[in-house]
Amino acid sequence: MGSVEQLTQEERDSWLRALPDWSLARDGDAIERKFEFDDFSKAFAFMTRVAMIAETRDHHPEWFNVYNRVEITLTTHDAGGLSLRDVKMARKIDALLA
Ligand code: HBI
Repeated sequence: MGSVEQLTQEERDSWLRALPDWSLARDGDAIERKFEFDDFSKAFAFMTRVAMIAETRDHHPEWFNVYNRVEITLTTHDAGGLSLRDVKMARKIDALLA
């Protein structure tokens, strides 16, 4: 993939306003969101759909799952911080819940 630019502070703040369910993490180098589902099966089905998006976009989450809880952190390793790829991925993940 081509070089990936980190978001500026201004871009980061602006995009975060568009992603109200996500929070800044790792001193601004990542965004995170926590999810809770009815049961493990629904949580894992969600993770499977996120995994397909990650593969399609070649952009992979850092995540944690225990039973019905999923925690997702997005950061761009290639940029050493937050990039537009993370924002777009977060919007795609949010769309799964709509
Ligand atoms: N996923 N979150 C994240 N960050 C990356 O920089 C990244 C990735 N998935 C694949 C990927 N980069 C490829 O472009 C290679 O750099 C591994």
